[in-house]
Amino acid sequence: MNKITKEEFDVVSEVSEQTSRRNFFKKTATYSMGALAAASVVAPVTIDASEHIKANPEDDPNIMEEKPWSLKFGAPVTENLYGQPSPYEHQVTRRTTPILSSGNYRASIAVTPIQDLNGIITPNGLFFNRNHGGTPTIDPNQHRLMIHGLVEKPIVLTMDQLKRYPNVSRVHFLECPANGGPEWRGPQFNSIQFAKGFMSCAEWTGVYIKDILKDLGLKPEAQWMLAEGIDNSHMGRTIPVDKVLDDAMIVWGQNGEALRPEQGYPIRIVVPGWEANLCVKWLARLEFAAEPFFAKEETSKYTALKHTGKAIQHFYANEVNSVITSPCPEKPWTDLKKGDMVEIEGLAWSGMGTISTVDVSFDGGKNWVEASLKGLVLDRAWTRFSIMHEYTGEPMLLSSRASDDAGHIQPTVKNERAAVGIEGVYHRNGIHTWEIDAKGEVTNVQILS
Ligand SMILES: Nc1nc2c(c(=O)[nH]1)N[C@H]1C(S)=C(S)[C@@H](COP(=O)(O)O)O[C@H]1N2
Ligand SMILES: [Mo]
Repeated sequence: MNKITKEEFDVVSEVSEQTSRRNFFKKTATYSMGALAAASVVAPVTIDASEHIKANPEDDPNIMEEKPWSLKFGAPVTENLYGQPSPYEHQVTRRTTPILSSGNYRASIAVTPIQDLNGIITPNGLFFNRNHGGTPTIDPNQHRLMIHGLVEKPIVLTMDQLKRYPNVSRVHFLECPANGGPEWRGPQFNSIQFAKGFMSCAEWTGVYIKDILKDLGLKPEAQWMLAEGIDNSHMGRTIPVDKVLDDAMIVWGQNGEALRPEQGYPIRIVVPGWEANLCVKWLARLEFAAEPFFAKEETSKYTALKHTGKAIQHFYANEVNSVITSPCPEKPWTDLKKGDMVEIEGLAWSGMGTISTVDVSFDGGKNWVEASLKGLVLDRAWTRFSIMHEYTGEPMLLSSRASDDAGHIQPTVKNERAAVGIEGVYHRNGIHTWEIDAKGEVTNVQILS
């Protein structure tokens, strides 16, 4: 697999002075760990504030001086009627690279800056984006949803008619099954954004498909549902009817506003916890049938070739997974001094349930300490974890390992390879590790035992 070059990265990304100083694509490494070593230390959770306290406010002119922004009027409200982030946050963007894209960026991936997010919600402008034929601009007044096949009463709905169904709002992550996929043979990107950013988490508003089906009369032979988009790729996937009748939704709302064009405006499906590829955007058609449709995206793609030469097909749920978001290559510990208290944070998620625990290892997986789960802990949603740590200045191998309430736990990379093979890019959830050197620089590594 190609490694991205620094030049390619710079061409396609507006990287800030701050981020471009670091080389995201420097050497990465794989490790083989030996026998068990000494236990790691559970850090205390308080911070000594005394070193931040200044004896005299005049020591810091920033608290004493009037600034230009307090001496003149600010911008009128009319200048920014649809709000934008502060210009000082301009480096927080999705990013892309030629190796994740067609030549013209239409069959393309733009990854979420998970290192810069707070909490569990991805702002709409930063939501991960994967398109197979570009982003269409659809006039909702001309858009229709047809539901047909093995139903008693097929229908065609306008968007206004669809929105008359009772709506629900649910927080769920969407993860491309290829998230982390470029790492299948070893670390490829020295960047959390590129290594793990094929995912985002939003509050979705729409209608359960089962609620619409109550009126339509699903025939008993109906075992599969094709969902098809009206974008240039006409992407189609088939979903087992049991899942459709459980919790699949047609959504038009994303974090309180209409879906963004990139996310499928005016409507897409959300199949909670299952691979985002099933969450067909620009949705135009649902067709019920007795057999799967074997669409392109479930035959040539989104299958996993095993050592035996056979491929796994129709595997849908995203496995339990986690990654430490701070520190990471984009957020190193280079400013820390020995003895500083620092919060290690990360995201955990599972397409099979709710996150129940996350453990952190400081020695590459020999010993584990339980982290705390922060804020909302929701079913098939991103879950934030954290652990306070007293920085020692010693090099370390920092890993996280999540488990969910359905009884799954993240495997080692070795066990992951045994489960899904080594040839495929899909459904990789092996324990992820950052190497931190004595300077506090962070490198993407893999531990193979
Ligand atoms: N119609 C249509 N639906 C689609 C796609 C597409 O190209 N066309 N891409 C799929 C893939 S591979 C993924 S991972 C998700 C990405 O959703 P997002 O762009 O909202 O993150 O949408 C899926 N739905
Ligand atoms: Mo995808």
